Amino acid sequence: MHKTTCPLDCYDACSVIYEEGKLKGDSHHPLTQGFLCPSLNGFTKQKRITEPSYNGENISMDEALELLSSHLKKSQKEKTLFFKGSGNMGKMQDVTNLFFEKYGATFTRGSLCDGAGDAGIVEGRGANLAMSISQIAKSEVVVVWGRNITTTNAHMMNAIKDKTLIVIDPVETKLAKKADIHVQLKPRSDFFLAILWARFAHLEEMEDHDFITSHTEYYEDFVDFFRGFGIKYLIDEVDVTVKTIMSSLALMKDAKVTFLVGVGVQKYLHGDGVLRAIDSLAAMMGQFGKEGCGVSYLSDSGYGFANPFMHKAKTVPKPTVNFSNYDTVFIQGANPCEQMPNSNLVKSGLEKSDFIVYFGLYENQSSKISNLVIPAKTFLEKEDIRLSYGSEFVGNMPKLMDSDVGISEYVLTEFLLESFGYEALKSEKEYCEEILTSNSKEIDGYFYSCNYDEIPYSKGFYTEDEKFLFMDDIDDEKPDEEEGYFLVTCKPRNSINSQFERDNHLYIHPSHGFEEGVTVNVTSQYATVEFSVKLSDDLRSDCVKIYSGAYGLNYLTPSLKSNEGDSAVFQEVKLKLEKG
Ligand SMILES: Nc1nc2c(c(=O)[nH]1)N[C@H]1C(S)=C(S)[C@@H](COP(=O)(O)OP(=O)(O)OC[C@H]3O[C@@H](n4cnc5c(=O)[nH]c(N)nc54)[C@H](O)[C@@H]3O)O[C@H]1N2
Ligand SMILES: Nc1nc2c(c(=O)[nH]1)N[C@H]1C(S)=C(S)[C@@H](COP(=O)(O)OP(=O)(O)OC[C@H]3O[C@@H](n4cnc5c(=O)[nH]c(N)nc54)[C@H](O)[C@@H]3O)O[C@H]1N2
Ligand code: SF4
Ligand SMILES: [Mo]
Repeated sequence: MHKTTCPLDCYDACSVIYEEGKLKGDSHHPLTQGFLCPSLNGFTKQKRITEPSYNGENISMDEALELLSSHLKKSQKEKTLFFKGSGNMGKMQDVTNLFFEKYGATFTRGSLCDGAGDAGIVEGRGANLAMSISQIAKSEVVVVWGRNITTTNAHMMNAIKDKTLIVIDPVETKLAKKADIHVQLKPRSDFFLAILWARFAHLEEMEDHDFITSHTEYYEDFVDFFRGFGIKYLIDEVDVTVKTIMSSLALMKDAKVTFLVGVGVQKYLHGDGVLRAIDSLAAMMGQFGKEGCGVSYLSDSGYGFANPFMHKAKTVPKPTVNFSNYDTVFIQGANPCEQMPNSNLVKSGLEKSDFIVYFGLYENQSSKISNLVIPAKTFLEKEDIRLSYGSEFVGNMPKLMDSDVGISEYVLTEFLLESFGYEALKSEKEYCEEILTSNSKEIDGYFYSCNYDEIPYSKGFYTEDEKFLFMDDIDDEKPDEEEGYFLVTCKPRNSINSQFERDNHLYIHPSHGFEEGVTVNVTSQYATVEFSVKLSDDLRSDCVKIYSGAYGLNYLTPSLKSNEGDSAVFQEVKLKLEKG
């Protein structure tokens, strides 16, 4: 029996037992509690790329590495892009930074994921820390805000099972069906909802004045700011009743409240402002730095940890990279042709490059358009360690098996450094040890991040004067209101983005007269794509839902970045539907 950690991009970072070729959930781990999800359960059966190839012809790994190095030697470093995704969350995945930084390649900054929300949190709190599972378990009321816990964060269910539950989601999710209150708001209206709650909390005198005085700044400005929004206007924007607003506030009054916020609220240009508003609402009620309360988003998991792979390379914003500016593109652990917004632009940009390298596990649209395909090793075949953006756990990922297939990020980097005569690497174990010992401790055989030794923010915030900074403005120049359906694009149950079993349907409310199984042409200002319809009563009638990873989906989404955080804004688009 061997212990490791799930490498996939997920809140839970499960502890995994590997036994006789099978993966099982670790039943002793406080969060994993013995079960895994469909994605990891099917991991070892997933068909992977087994041979390197060059322009469609299989070649040996030695030939692939020689081709890569000789190409990089004759290309211009200014015209080389290093593009890394989040296919594997291990810290050792970043070792390639060391080569590409020395070489002089351009890197990307920001994210396709949580960057806008993160920027908003950092503006107010100075650093983005989550809540530990043990603190969440001590709360009385849990507000699940744009996070689909039962699908994307299933191991959290145990910690919140007996709580009073408020769910804020345009979709009546499985959790919303069980909630005490479900606010089925209009998409893109979370900022207004936070402001609406702040207005009523103020009227109801729900402020924690001691906390506001000792731990925050600019509360008066926040009051002026939210009072600038009329109640009627806010109610209309959110599409909620005053009764719902008042009854949810009544549940929060004098209670320990945890806000579990997901990426659903911030796939918009003003995503930073949404998180800043949610934080400001929580801060006015004193819900930070105390037992059982806080706002927990996808945290900066590396906070306080050593980062031997930090780089100072030139960067360009990730969601809007113009691939046509580069002759050479090295894609690692990513599928930009499908997961970046505006696939037409991504593909036409990449078609102009002379040499695209895909370094990954699975075939997809990105591997298909690449010149050189290099198979990676899986997490079972290499040394790594991972941190968690959803909890306090740190997980070792020791090498558990040998394989003839693929190459690890470490060995590939070692080869490139040597072939360019650059300084050699330390050993994998040394890097993993350096990261692990820099900020974690072991209790009963499991590692915990020291960031959660004390309740985050209990000793002050991470801003200059250690105070929370309330918001007093928002940058939300909404694009002109377009006709059409809102796009809700969230995470599917059986895949992790484009890895594993993808769900390619378009979900729509039955009231629009489409029949289950028919083909519809879906049009945005960027493209038209066909989808097969599934009907769902769980949706508002003004939205359609298409899961992340669905074939063709990102032809429809905009090549824009959030106002702050250089994040993708997949939902800043309206869609029109026509029977196919
Ligand atoms: N099974 C599975 N698990 C995953 C992943 C996966 O692909 N599959 N992906 C992983 C990754 S990369 C990430 S980033 C996390 C993300 O996981 P989550 O944070 O849960 O994010 P999403 O599933 O994108 O969206 C969450 C919810 O936001 C709702 N939503 C959409 N628009 C709005 C809105 O305007 N306002 C509000 N309030 N809600 C809205 C959606 O209906 C959805 O229920 O999950 C990780 N876990
Ligand atoms: N429309 C829409 N688009 C979205 C989203 C959405 O909700 N809707 N979600 C966005 C979000 S939150 C995210 S995080 C991104 C994710 O986008 P990507 O980071 O591009 O993620 P994946 O689609 O999971 O592709 C990851 C690739 O990593 C490779 N891989 C896996 N393990 C390893 C490894 O150990 N080594 C190497 N070298 N490669 C490996 C696999 O081959 C896989 O194809 O997608 C974004 N795109
Ligand atoms: S993807 Fe998430 S839920 Fe599934 S095994 Fe990995 S960490 Fe656990
Ligand atoms: Mo993500």
